[in-house]
Amino acid sequence: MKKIWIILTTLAVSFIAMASVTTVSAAKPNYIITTDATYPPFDFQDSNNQYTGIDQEILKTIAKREGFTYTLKPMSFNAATQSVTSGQADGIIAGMSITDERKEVFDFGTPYYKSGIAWAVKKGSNIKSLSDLKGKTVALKTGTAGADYALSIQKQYGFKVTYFNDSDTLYNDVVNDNAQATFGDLPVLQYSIKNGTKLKVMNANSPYESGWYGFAVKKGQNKQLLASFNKGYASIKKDGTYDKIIKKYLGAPASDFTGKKSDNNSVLGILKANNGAFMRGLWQTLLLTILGIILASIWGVILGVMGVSQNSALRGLSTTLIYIFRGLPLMVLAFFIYIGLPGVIGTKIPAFTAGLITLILNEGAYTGAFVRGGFEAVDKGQMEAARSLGFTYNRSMRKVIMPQGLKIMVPSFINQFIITLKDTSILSAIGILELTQTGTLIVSRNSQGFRVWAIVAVIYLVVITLLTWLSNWVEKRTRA
Ligand code: ASN
Repeated sequence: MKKIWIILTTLAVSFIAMASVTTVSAAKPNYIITTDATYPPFDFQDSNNQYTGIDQEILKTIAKREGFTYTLKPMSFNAATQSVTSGQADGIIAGMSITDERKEVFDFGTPYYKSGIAWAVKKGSNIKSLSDLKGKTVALKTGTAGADYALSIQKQYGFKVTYFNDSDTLYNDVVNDNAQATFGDLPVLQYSIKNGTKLKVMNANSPYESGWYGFAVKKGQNKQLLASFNKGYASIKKDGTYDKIIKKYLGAPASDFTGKKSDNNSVLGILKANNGAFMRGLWQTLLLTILGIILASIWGVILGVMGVSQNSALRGLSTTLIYIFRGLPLMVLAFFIYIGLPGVIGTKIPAFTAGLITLILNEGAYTGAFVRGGFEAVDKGQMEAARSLGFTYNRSMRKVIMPQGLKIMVPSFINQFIITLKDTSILSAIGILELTQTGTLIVSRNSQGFRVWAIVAVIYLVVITLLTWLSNWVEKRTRA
């Protein structure tokens, strides 16, 4: 048993060392810029899984000219704006409309692209006007200007709404007849339609709330970054680079950037084209899982031991911590740590670290609960026997109760390990590019939802199988 703990602790230390390499590089003194993970033609991935699009090319060119560097953090638009307001990111470029409401919390750079809100239905739909939406479902993207507009007219037209985090899923919801219409940015809808999405824009000539996109920083902060952006923007506008960028993306089909659809349509083709991305996603998933398992187990055992302590304050503390962190949904906890805490403590928390802390607190609480239960399940007579032999309480715990209790808990540990692996997928919400987020990005590029998600599912199953084998092997060793 002791040996296993030594192995686990050594593993934890070495993985933390490895993870800190990741965090150190993310914490370089450059700007952290966040973006919408999937917003073609402004922000999307090309066939080499590199970020590209009008926004990205503008940003890259300006950074080069103005001599600043940045780390890009793609995530859902909603999480991206919150990352900036909480101080986790320095700036955002994400086809973000400049609105009066947003001006209260953001400072915008020079407006760089004219846009407006359009509504669209499935091609061939018999919906002709907004009045036909009565009782129908409208798919919206969380936290966007398009969603705000739709909500402002919802009562008048009597439709229901449903929310998604990325545009691609949203459009597919309409194409698949789950929703009957959507509201979003005209240029993005038109680009998607031009590239094969079976939707029809209803107000192409008269978009609502027409306005501009802007690069943004948190109000009153990162003045230098904003000034550099504006200066660089003026220069790319003046020498024609801006026009070239716009022409490059609007003048060519998406497949010029994302790869020809026919190249990718077999499972092998998808695997080959995205081999590197899948491997990087898998590595993040594994790193989070292994560190999460080890650290949550250690924390869980501590909570469990506290839970059977003779000291009532310690018992109370253990019960409270288990109550809180087992009770909070993992995603809420992740957002609380990643988006909520930095604003209060005043420092950035890298997404990976926030994700890992989330796992430790949540999985650790579950572990604490079954560890406490395991110790309590050891026959009371065992403690009495040890004490009557003259052992102190602590010694009886360590020598008699714990070894028996831990054995009872082994199946629960294995179960918890598997849950931890699966829970890492929820952390994609805070922008960690693990396996699930990798899948989302690939699907948004090649529209091969069935095959990509099947590949991702198989990868998870393979890892879960390996993890179960490893756990069973450890279980056998502990029995010996
Ligand atoms: N255009 C959206 C907005 O400004 C942003 C987006 O979906 N990327 O709300």
